[in-house]
Amino acid sequence: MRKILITGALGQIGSELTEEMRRIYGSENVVASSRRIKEGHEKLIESGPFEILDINDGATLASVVDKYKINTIVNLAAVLSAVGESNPQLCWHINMNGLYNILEVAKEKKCMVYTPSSIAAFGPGTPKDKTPQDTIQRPTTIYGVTKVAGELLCDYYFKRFGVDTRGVRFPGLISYVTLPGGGTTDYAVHIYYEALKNKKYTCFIQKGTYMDMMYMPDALRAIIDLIEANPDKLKHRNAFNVSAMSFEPEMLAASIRKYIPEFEIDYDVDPIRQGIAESWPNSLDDSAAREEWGWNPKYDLDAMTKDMLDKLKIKLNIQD
Ligand code: AKB
Repeated sequence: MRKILITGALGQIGSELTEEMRRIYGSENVVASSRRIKEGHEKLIESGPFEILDINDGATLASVVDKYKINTIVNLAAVLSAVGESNPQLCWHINMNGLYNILEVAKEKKCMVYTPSSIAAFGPGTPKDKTPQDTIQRPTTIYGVTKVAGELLCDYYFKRFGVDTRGVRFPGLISYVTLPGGGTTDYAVHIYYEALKNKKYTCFIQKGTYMDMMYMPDALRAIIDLIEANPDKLKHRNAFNVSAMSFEPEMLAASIRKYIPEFEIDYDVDPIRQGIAESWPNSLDDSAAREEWGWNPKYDLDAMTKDMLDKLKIKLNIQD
């Protein structure tokens, strides 16, 4: 029986993963945790066990693992790329020192650890198109540095101490439930809100800039399917390339126009986030994930756009 602890549970991925895991494994078996209470998450906090937990506080982490007899930790507490560039020390502190605490507790208490990596684990020297699973990883952002170091640390704990560590390299994630916090790919979420509210969006990423993206329901499956994957089949662990779609802002705008024909996009490019985006791959080769644990995304760009607009209309109370 899985007893799961989710850190960063009130974030973009965590808020939806907590609900999905509670549905699958039972509410009492999924402990949500966050450094602080955030407004708008009352339902999640009340729908099962919840703890205030900072992953940089190893003692509290260990006591929460003991209290609930946790055997699986899903570590979603992280500082993303754009915020990382504005505060590199904080990014290292949370992404690396926090992960180290989690791995130490997991080693002692025999837990599986799932930690996402990112397309940010690649850099300008990496092949840009259909980026291979195993290739050059020399990122130029602090976020990317923590992601490569995190991958290596998780592999080390697996090989050296037998901790069952697993992860995927997430692309930009698009969802309608919780906004992402401080990433480079966030434009691909904001654009849907603005399309519905104002029929216009000013994009901080330049047209023609391709990045890999994924709709949240596929991302949740990527986490749960890899956690449940047969370990004997895994040749890789930290971390698998996963891909669902690759697009640039004009393609996203064209997809939105299929449902909102008057929609307009213009550009006011942020040099920091543009520089980050240009250092990342255009698209990933995810054949290892497909072969080793059956990864198979369901949403392409248009299917995602339709669902995003339908769901956001309800959320924002917008009538046709
Ligand atoms: C970001 O933009 O920082 C994240 C990521 C790709 O890891 N969405």
